[in-house]
Amino acid sequence: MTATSRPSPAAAPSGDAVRRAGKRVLLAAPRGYCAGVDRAVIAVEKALEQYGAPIYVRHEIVHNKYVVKTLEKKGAIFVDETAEVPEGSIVMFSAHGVAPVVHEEAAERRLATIDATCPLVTKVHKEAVRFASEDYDILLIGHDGHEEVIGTSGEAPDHITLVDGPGDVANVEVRDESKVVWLSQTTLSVDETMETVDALKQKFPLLVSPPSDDICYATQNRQIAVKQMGADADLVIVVGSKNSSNSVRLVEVALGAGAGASHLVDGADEIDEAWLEGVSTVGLTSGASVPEVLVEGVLEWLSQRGFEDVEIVKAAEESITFSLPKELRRDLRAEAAALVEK
Ligand code: 0O3
Ligand code: SF4
Repeated sequence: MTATSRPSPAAAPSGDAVRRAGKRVLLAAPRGYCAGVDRAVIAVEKALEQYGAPIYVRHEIVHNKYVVKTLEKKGAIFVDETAEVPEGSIVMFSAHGVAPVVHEEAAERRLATIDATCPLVTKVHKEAVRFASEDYDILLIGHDGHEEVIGTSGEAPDHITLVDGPGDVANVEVRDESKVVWLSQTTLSVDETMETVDALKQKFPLLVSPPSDDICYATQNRQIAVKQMGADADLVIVVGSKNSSNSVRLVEVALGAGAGASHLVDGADEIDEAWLEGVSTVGLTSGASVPEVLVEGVLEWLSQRGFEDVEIVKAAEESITFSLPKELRRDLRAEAAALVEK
């Protein structure tokens, strides 16, 4: 990419003046919030309304800077460890899930907990517990150090070995090759995971697969949409934070699908004008933790530079929703009942 001499965003002319034939945006659908993120963010907001500030949240509730800042302004306090939460307070666990030891630590500190772990992450935890109870060696495909992997591994630390991509397979050792299963993080690249699984199967032909997909519906759908637009796009902009695994994967998938270039941005203010040089088709999507307002900001930024035609690239319909964490539902029900009695 070369440096640009184009006008700065503030000075950019808008509308017909800059509209050039052939400039278009391919907008991925689905994109942005998945059911687990929506639930987790609403859970923090409802908890703030129900119990008042502050509500402590262990780890970023979802990996998005804007979401975290917005909730902080409303009274949420984000901490890295339960030990930082004052005794007797309320702490919420993030959508990525926690290891059982974290629940124990919270109980020791007499914390009231609200667990916003996505039900689809919990499903993987339960699979890990079940296979460990049957004494399987569990090969967990995922990214080393990622919060979700730490949580899932904590369910059965003596049975789980992390496999961080196909390059890790050569080093994997198991106790009994006839009793091995693979599980995965929910937000991985589908294609890279299948590469890892194929390599594992070469090594362990009796490898058992999870009972259902661990890579969740939302991760899969967002990747399918980006694949559909990738070859037609000179540039794919992915809105998402740098620590958002599923958002980072969308950049990789776009490049793998043939996009001329792809960049991850937290919002329109991070887009480099130089990226548009020679570009007539821009693909646009967002990670599962990204509010739509940030995508709207990027669409506005692009429209000011002549990219006014927006075509939707639809890969799937999504209608799944999850009910709020049970602790919140219980208290909201109790409050509603008290109001009825009055
Ligand atoms: O797991 P990832 O880094 O992609 O997390 P995000 O960005 O917060 O997205 C939501 C996914 C999640 C909570 C775990 O599946
Ligand atoms: Fe749940 Fe999937 Fe969203 Fe993760 S990306 S929070 S597993 S729905």
